[in-house]
Amino acid sequence: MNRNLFSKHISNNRVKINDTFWNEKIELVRSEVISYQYLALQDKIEGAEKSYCIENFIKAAKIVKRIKNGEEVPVYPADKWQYDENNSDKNAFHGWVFQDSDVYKWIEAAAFSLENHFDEELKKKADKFIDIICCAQLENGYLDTLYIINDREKVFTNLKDYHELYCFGHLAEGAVAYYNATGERKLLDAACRFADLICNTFGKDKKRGYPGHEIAEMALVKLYDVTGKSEYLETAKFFIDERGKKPYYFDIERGRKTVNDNYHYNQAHKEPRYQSEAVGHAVRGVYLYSAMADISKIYGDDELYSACRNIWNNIENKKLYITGAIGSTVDGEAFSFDYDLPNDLAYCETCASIGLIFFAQRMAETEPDSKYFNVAERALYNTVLSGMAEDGKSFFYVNPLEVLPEASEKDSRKRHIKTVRQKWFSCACCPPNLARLISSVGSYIFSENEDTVYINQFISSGTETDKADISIKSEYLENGKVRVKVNCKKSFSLAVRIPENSYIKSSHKFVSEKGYAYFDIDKNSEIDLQFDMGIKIIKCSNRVRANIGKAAIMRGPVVYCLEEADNGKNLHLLSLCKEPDFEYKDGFIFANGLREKADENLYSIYSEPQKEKCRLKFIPYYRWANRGENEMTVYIRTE
Ligand code: FUB
Ligand code: ZN
Repeated sequence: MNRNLFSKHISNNRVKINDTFWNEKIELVRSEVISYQYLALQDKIEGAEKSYCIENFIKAAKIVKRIKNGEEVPVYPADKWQYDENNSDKNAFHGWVFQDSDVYKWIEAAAFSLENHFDEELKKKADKFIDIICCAQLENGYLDTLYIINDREKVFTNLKDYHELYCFGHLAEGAVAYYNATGERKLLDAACRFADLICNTFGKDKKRGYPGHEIAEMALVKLYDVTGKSEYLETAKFFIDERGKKPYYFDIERGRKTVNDNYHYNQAHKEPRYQSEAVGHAVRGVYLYSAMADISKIYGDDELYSACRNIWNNIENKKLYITGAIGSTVDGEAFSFDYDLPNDLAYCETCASIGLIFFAQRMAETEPDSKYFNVAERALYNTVLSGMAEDGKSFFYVNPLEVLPEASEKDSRKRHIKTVRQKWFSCACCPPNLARLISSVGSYIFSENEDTVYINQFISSGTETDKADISIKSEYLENGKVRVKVNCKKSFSLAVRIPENSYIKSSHKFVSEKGYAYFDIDKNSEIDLQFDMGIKIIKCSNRVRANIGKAAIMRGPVVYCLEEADNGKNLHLLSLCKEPDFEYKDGFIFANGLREKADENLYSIYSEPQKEKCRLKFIPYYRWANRGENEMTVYIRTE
């Protein structure tokens, strides 16, 4: 690692977005998602599955009060993943074990949204939730409503499954974001009290556990960033160093040795610094890898960083969908083996692509190489955006690359593949994650170090640094033109990412290195950039069995797909002509194709298939399923 190349992103509160495309998404999240979830968290949406989230905090606050008054408090079992009125007492905890995280993610999204657009009403709503959350905190700092309501004696006894440290992580991330947005410390202080308890509980000469679902590691680093408290950093490092050591902590806490479960699911099969392949639950994985990148950078730990690199390369070269999705199997919501990237059975959780963006950003901040933000951009413009409907009112958890409605309905192996976005989910991890990512998209545009400002994404926006005030006017998605205006304060280097499958043209002199174009700036400048927005036919490695003889269409970072609404049923019978005569119009791509005649006989002696000409219409993948239920495919056969 070369410290001179380290950089740090310019956070959302220092970036003003001024982009038609992204402002619309950010506003949708603010006006639809955040306000819908505000009601959903309180179970105020008629006909929707109950969240219980705020109800749990209110129950916990009552328990805390009774404990303070020295009153007897009841005990209920804390032994399930999901609790409801049918399987537990009405006064007990309800919802998923990680239900608390929903409100923390909501607060984080609200915080970023307030940075983009201050809204007094939204702030009042967030403050109301913060008051409720803080009332639910035990005197010693502990804050997880499952155990506070059900059984105080059992805290930290099932780290593997029961998500206390995961909920803490989201609390801390929400608290840091809210503090950055408003300067108010109430939630931050609560998060720090819980963090102090965690730091006093876990460590070398203390409890040797680590989170079953990672995120606390990354969150502790964020808490360290705002408080400067080294204990937070040390505990984050401890969690990473301790993970996967033998004897396995998860065996110790369960009181028995693992037989079939070797903890790949939790990335705890071996110490992270010796891992080289992305395995297990995909969201957990990328949250861990993000923290590994953080810790390796802060401590200058080359060995840990080399593990990050190996894992990154494994994902990028063998486990990544063209759409920036990861986690190809429903079995454990997990990474599968190399090149196992089925289109119709894909899992591709929205949260996993969001976590991949976190990982990419941290890798880019350690070594500037365009490959990291190329992948982040893929994830952002494809899987993340496809996670939300165009009206912001429904969501995908799973993001397949091929859909046949009849299969989703009749084949239980494909039950997870929804053909229309859902209003909400009882396990509602993805929509609020998406809300916080889209609301903080400003954090992914610029990064800087002492002598360089990096432009990583081409979103119209502006920021002020000690080197220059920089604004980007981007027509990237329309025609590949980007203008960067620099009001120079001192000389520096401006590094512009050259997108994947593209060139960069500019009348200003630059040198390219690892996918960034470096411009020397010593005066006010206007730099016009032209990127390649030509339509590209993309081939997938022939190691991926699902895509043999097929191709996908991309324009810039956007992956396109075919939908039944434009191309009729049986999309698998379509193929792309050798000379497609592409036309790009109003955001759609038209191309020459052939439609194979459907066979009447199940088996017959082989003869050349009969095909008729047709004109194919491709739409951006992120726009699919906005016109009702229908077939969709990203890959098409080629002639
Ligand atoms: O376990 C918490 C969250 O729920 C995970 O990150 C998601 O994959 C979902 O399982
Ligand atoms: Zn999710």
